Amino acid sequence: ESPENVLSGFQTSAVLSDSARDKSIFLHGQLAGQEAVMILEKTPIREDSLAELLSGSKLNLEMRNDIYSTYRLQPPPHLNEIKTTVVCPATEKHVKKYQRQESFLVEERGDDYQSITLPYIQEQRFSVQWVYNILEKKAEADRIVYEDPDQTVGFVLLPDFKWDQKQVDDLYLIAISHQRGIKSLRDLTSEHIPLLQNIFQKGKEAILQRYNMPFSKLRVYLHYQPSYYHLHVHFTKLGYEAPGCSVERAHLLTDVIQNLQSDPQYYKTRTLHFPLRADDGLLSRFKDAGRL
Ligand code: M7G
Repeated sequence: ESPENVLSGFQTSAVLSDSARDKSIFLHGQLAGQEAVMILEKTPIREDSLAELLSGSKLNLEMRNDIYSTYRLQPPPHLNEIKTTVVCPATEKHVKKYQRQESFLVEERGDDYQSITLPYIQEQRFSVQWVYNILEKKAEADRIVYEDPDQTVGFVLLPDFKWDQKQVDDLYLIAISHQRGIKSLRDLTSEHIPLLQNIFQKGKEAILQRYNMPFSKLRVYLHYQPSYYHLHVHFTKLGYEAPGCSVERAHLLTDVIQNLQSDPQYYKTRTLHFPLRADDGLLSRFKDAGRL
C-alpha cells in the first residue's frame, strides 16, 4: 500500500471508540477489500516548538468577556500532525481489542492458568510475527535504541509504536527478549532472573543515554495478560498515563524479580487478577468453568 492509498482507500464501517480527552478516534473499516483498523490521534504540543507555534500561526478570536478571551489557532501544517496507526489485514481480535467495552476482573489461580487460560491462548493468540521481524531486523531495524544480542539474556529495545518520539513527555519503549517461548509472566521462574535483570539494567542505561531520562522517571513493567505472548517489558515515563499502566494490568519489573528471588515458582502458583473485556473469548471460558 502506498501511503496515499491508505487514506483515500479506507472505507469506515464503524467507530470503535473515541475520546475527547485523548483526542483520538479508533475506526473499523476496509482497505483494498481487507478488514482494517485505523487509529487517529492528535499529538501533544511540544515545548520546543512553542516559539514557532505562537509566531507562525493564525489566531481567530472566538469570544471576549471581561478579562477572558478564547481563540482558535491555526498552526502551520507541520505542527498540526495526526499520528495514524493502521492494522491491515486486521483480525476479528484486533477489532475487539480497540472497541470500547466494559471490563470484568478475573481471578486466575495457578490451576486456572493450566486448565483455562493456557489452552485458550494456544488456540487464540495474536500472531507475534511483528516481534520476530524486529528480532531478525526485518522491520524497524533503524528504530532500535539498544540491543544485547545474547540469545539467552539479550533483548532489543526500541520505541513502542504508540510513541511518535517527538517529545519525551509520553516516552514509551519496549524491550523484547531474544529468547523465544516465554509467553508471559506465568512462564517466568528463577532461571529467568538474569534475563530480567539484564533488561532492567541495560534498558534503563540506554534510555538515560539516548533520552537523558533518569531511572527515577521511569515506570518499568510487564502486562498480564499481554496482547502478544512473547516476553517484552514496557518502559514508560512516570506521570504519563500510558494505556495499560493501571494496577490491574501492570506488574513492576522490580517486583517481578524480587518475587522470583523469594520463590522460584512464584508465578506458577500465585493467583493473579486481571481485567478482561466483555466479549473476550477467555472471559467466556472462565464463565463456562464456573470461575466467574
Ligand atoms: P502487550 O502488553 O502485549 O499488549 O504490549 P498491549 O498492546 O495490549 O499493551 C505490546 C506492546 O507492543 C504495546 O505497547 C504495543 O503498542 C506495542 N506494539 C505492538 N505492535 C504490533 C508493535 C509493532 O509492530 N511495533 C512496535 N514498535 N511496537 C508494537
